[in-house]
Amino acid sequence: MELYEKLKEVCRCFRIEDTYVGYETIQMGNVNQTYKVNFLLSDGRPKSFLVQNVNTYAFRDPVGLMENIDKVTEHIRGKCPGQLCLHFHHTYDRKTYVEDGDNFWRMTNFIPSVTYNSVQDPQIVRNAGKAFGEFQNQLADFDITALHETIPGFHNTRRRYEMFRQAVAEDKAGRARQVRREIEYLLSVEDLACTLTDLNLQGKLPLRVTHNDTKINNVLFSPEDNRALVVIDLDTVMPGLMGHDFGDAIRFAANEVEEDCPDAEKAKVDLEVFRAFSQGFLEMTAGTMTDTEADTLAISCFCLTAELAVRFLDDYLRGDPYFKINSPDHNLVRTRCQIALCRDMLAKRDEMEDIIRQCLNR
Ligand code: GN1
Ligand code: MG
Repeated sequence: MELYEKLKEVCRCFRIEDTYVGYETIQMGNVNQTYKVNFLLSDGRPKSFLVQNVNTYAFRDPVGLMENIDKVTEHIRGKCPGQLCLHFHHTYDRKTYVEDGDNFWRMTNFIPSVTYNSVQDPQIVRNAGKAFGEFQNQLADFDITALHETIPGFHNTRRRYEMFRQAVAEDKAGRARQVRREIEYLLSVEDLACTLTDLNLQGKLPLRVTHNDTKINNVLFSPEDNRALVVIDLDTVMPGLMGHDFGDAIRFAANEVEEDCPDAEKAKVDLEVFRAFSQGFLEMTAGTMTDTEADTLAISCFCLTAELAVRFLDDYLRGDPYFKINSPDHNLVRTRCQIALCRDMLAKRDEMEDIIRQCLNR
């Protein structure tokens, strides 16, 4: 069936009976497919929804994933009555998804908003930091054991390295020779990259409910005043570490270029963006942060960036089964950009540590 008809049918399953107008493909995320689906209400006003086709190669248990998301969104909704929230629609038989063959569909309200892939305005960055900090706070009393692990070992950097070594050894796509230098660099920083994972295994960092995919484009901002409205993309909400959310956010937002910039050497940490995000995030979380968490925030940025480099290169070596790509070397471009950012983070480590201390008044 054509996508045009398919999306209409999916919306009907989610009990949308208005007049179907059509759909737009939304360039969002590297894993799922997203569409804005447009309708006209009986009084002629337009109304839109977001429909996503969940990538079941990445998410092997999509039903468990939707259970998580349903619980988490309802928990947050309970905390902010009357506020704008993300809401998942239900089918006639009260499911939050529609399965057909290989496709796994879900639907949310469409929130008019702006998003940013890169932003220097310190006020906006601070708002993003606050939004992710507040997200952790809202889930601080959420029962961790109620969550399925949607991707087992998602931020277990040691495990990511094991898989990576296996990908290098298998060399399925015959690409290993061409990326020797990248492989060597990543292997040479393994222990440092695994700082968070190792401390976690030693029981030195508290497990929290974390977002785990804190790219700044996962925050919706108000078009009027750039207030953060909601945090989206809850697929990877799982037990995790505070540094996972902080580090991944910096990896993406504080990079002077986008994560797949072909001029890898332009990838650098913008310390003013780093400062602004830290201010917002720490304003919300400093009160509950342990000393070890505070001491590892700066290095967490390096850990998450190296982890992503490992994941992108792993995918490249396997022939790109995981991430969506726009060109045959897209994953390699992403890898090189993350490696350049890793190097810059190590060069700026002392400055980053200082900024964190200043934000914490320590
Ligand atoms: C994926 O699909 P998206 O853009 O939300 C990935 C993240 C990576 C990110 C890199 C489930 O996120 O872990 O950091 O790409 N999500 C999953 O851009 O693997
Ligand atoms: Mg995501």
